[in-house]
Amino acid sequence: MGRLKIGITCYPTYGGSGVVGTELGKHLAARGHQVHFITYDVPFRLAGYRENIFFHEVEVPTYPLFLYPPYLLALANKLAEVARYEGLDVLHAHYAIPHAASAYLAREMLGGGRPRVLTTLHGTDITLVGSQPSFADIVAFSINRSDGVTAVSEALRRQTLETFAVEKDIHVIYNFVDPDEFRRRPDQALLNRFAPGGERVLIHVSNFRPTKRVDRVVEIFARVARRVPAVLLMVGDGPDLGLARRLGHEHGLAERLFFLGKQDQVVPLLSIADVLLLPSAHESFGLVALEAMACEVPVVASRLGGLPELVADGQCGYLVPQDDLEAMAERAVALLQDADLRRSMGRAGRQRAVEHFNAERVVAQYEDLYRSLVDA
Ligand code: GMT
Repeated sequence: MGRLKIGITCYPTYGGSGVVGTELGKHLAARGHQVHFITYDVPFRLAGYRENIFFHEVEVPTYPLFLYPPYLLALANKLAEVARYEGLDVLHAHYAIPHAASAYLAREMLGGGRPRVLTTLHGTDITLVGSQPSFADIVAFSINRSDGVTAVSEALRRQTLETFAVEKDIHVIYNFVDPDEFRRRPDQALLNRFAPGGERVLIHVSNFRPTKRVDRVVEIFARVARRVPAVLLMVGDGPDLGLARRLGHEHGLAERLFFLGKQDQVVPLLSIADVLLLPSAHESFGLVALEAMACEVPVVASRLGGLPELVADGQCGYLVPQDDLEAMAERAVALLQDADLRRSMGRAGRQRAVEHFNAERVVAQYEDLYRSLVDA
């Protein structure tokens, strides 16, 4: 079969699921498929004109009756419209809530079981959010009515089966990275800007939601900073940003903490980093850890969720029980004090990223799955 027409719906703002959906679309388009993004805003990593990529904006009318604008319906309507007029083969919903339900509705509106609906589960759509009683039944329903389902790690696949009565096979397709884009490109001027005295550089990148435990990031850094001259780059924004700032002040670390806000380009920052801290309370995969590994940054992270499938413990970083802040600090210090260890773990991380989580390899898995759904 030749080129496919694929509709992708995802969250267009910051967040791993939106990044995966967008990067997947870009790679598919580069392979000659026609890709239609259908969402409420242009995905943030989709800048500029690209051959084979189209964007369809979902508008949700306001009305005084609508305390909650019905996005699910407006999205379903738009998905059906685009699928009908563009002749889509597949609707790929990234993050079950509400995208999988909207895609299901769109397919039913059109009749005939086309386009095929593929749902990719990303994590909190199953764990923190999807398992809540307000959503659980519709999440299970949407999964069971999808034509295909993927999860971003074996851990998430297992958790989905434990949480919901799922009748579908769930394929594990990991997050991926483009190793040409994500590679270490050290910039001495940038390093001097943050670490003028030759301090070691730690980095944390997230959406600063409670599950990212930015309080732990600062607590770990406080322990590290007592032993090693170091600075911490905090990249991203979200509800717990203020908490992190306050803790930094309380520890007398304001001068050594840099809050950089949301950044489209993280490669320059990862390229001057010595260690990535990711002490999350949930992490179905941990895309940022993969991006760090591709940039030769050793990872110190919680041993939970999908992280053990990504970070080979003791080879490309360290996995530590999530509440053991002292152990995380010790691991970070060990790396910061030993340039050879850092270099060898960094290289091992890059090698692992290239071998197992390379965009070429993973996008081909999605492509094969699309083809099997279309042919069924
Ligand atoms: O981390 C977040 O809260 C954002 C969330 C999302 O859906 O945007 O990320 C989830 O999906 C990413 C891409 O598949 C995964 O790499 C993250 O591990 C996952 N986050 C959690 O499970 C908390």
